[in-house]
Amino acid sequence: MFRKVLVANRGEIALRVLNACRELGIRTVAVYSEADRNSLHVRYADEAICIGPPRLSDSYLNVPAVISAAEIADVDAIHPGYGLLSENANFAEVCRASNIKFIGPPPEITRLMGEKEKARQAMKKAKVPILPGSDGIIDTVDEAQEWARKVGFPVILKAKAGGGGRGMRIVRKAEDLPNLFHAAFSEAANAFGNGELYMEKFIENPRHIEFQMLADEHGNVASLFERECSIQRRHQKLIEEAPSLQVKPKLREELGRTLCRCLSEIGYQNAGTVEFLMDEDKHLHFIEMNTRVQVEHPITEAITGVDIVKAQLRIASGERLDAILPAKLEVHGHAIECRINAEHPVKFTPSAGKITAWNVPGGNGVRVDTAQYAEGVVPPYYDSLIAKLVTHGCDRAEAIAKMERALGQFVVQGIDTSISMHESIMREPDYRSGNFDTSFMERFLAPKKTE
Ligand code: MV4
Repeated sequence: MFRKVLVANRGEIALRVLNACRELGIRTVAVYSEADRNSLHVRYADEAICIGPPRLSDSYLNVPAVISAAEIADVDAIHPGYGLLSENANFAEVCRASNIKFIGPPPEITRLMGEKEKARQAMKKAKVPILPGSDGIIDTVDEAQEWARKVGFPVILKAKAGGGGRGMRIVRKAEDLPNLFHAAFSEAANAFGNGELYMEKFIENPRHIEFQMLADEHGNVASLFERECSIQRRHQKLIEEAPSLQVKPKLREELGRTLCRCLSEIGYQNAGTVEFLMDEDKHLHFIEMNTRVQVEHPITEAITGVDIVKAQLRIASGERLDAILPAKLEVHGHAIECRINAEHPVKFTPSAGKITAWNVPGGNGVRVDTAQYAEGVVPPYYDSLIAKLVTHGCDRAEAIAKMERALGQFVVQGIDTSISMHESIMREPDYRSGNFDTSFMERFLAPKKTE
């Protein structure tokens, strides 16, 4: 096992990784920006190194600063958490060149999955179901028209370098294609420095379902089942749950097995998440793969009993999956995560400032991952997630009841939070019945009609 690990992140995920290291007997190094001097990750780590001014590009995203800290502290490995440098193949390459283990897949795999069209072809080759669409990059409008005729409208143009919905255009009829092709291309070229596009059949109001995978460095792969992530707004997830009500045991098992074989063939390593869209016939179609630990990993931990971050550390130190996982993985009960953001519950405007009152719920089946505390400050420079409230019940109804109870006990004063929004979602009949897809929030936020 590693002797010393640097955590290249902040907030709740930095604490999550520091705690896992502590429990495994690994020494820890935190890095922090000038805005995070008083942050808990600085206090929880054995050592802490300031890596620059508040702005992300000057600190947490500054590769030379992070690598220098790792060399000065003489660490064996770096855990990137999520976001920031976690899916940066160049960073993983610099780690390799500096003889520091990057806790995640090798840079070649991160690069493959970052090129969405290549990832799509790799999945197709391994018999993972993908949507009808283009074989590779589309260079011209004429070529796009040809594929669209073949696939049938509506289609969606996506950026090869895409993510977060940028460089995407839905095309409903042939005459709209030229304008939308050029719009998607220039948006992608501006956002990613690469405008290349591919095409897929467009699925109207899909559900977003993802599979949590773990792969060791000896070719063994396991599926930790799926999460339902359809409650989102503008590509920001708000509520996730595991398992999905829509995925029946047979589909869970068969797709899980297919994904294990696929990731083994590709040579995948460490934790990863394979994203799917579910159509109205409840068929799942691959869209992309994330090569990091995800924000919502705790719901999978709740239903499987597997500590995913410890598994990441143990895999990266060379351990085999059969030594890390129970003999048989099973779904135990139901878990829900509400992301508590420092933002207005209706307008979604970010809210920074000092937390003047703070009470965190607890008790059986309630987990709160947070780096905030009473009298602490939410700086304006970073993402708005301040806590993850996770409940685990014997079934979905119990998980919801615990969530309603815990949300009612969660007190945050001094800044706006999304707690009250979550309370009203929990009361929605369509949420309670599980009758929702990715369009749920649009309907939830639309002005309410009165009879
Ligand atoms: C799609 C789609 C419908 N059909 N692809 C949005 C972000 C990117 N990761 C993939 N996205 C979508 N791809 C096809 N062929 C609809 C979306 C989409 C979406 C996907 C997951 C969760 C929320 C979403 C919200 C709007 C659109």
